[in-house]
Amino acid sequence: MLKLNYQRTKFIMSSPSIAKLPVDNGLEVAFVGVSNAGKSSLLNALCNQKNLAKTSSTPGRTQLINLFAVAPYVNLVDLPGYGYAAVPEKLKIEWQKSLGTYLEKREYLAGIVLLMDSRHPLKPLDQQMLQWCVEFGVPVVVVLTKTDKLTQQELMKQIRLVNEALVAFTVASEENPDPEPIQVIPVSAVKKRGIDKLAQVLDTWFAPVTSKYEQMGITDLTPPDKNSLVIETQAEQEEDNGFLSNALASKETKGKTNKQRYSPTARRLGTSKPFVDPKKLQNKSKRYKKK
Ligand SMILES: Nc1nc2c(ncn2[C@@H]2O[C@H](COP(=O)(O)OP(=O)(O)OP(=O)(O)O)[C@@H](O)[C@H]2O)c(=O)[nH]1
Ligand SMILES: [Mg+2]
Repeated sequence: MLKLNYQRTKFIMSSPSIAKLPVDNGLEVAFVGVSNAGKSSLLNALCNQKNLAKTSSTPGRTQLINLFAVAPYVNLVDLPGYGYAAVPEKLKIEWQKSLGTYLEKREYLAGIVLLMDSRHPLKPLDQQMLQWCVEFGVPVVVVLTKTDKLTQQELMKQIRLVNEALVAFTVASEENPDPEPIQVIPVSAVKKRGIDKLAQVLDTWFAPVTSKYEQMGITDLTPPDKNSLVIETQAEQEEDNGFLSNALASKETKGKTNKQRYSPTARRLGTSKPFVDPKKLQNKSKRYKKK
């Protein structure tokens, strides 16, 4: 499996809403969690860059959805945290709804990194996120953050507690009779603990694209430059003519929900679809228009 170099990650764009995120521009893994859980800090630690994602001790710092590219067609998304007390109730509810829609409908969502402060895990909205991931067949990993604030003993206790609670979310179904338990990764952005483990999970999720690069002998995985990327949003995309939609999904899957599109097992194993079509990949330069 190809190990991606997360240190090369570049900022691509900010989007005010999920609907305005570009489509057809790559597989993506989203960082979600309550406000102040440490999403932006972990992203920075993973990418070994101080200010890639803005962090703050004031909760609710990330108001926009920030998109980053690790390699061509390999993206990370930093989502605004939920549950921030100062946000008006109406906006909170709207944001929760759009998160649900994102998990259900986002076509190339490869996985969710669900962050919880290791001292306060499994808030009601975290459980809602887990529920959605299970329901819509989106792979998810639970990351317990700020572990440097706990003693080893306290941390062990929290991990046990979370693992026990996660059993309820590991539901066997007809298409997935023997589901794997949801993985829990303790991390500290400050002490740079657990980062490699997280990178390993992300590498697995991005494998549908990176294994194709390997097969095709493509070694230059420089992420696209934000100034040269043609951003197409949902609203603008009329035809199914992009690299990824051709590469990762067949036409029949268009407009279907994630659950309908991939079975959880297939998604996790990365065997859901015939992946990248080499001809299309060669055409990918079309998508990176020179200014
Ligand atoms: N001790 C410690 N503090 C951390 C760690 N990670 C983040 N923090 C602190 O927690 C606060 C929030 O971190 P952010 O990364 O901005 O959290 P966020 O989840 O992106 O927050 P929002 O964007 O508001 O949703 C900051 O003060 C960070 O310095 C960690 O591993 N250890
Ligand atoms: Mg943030």
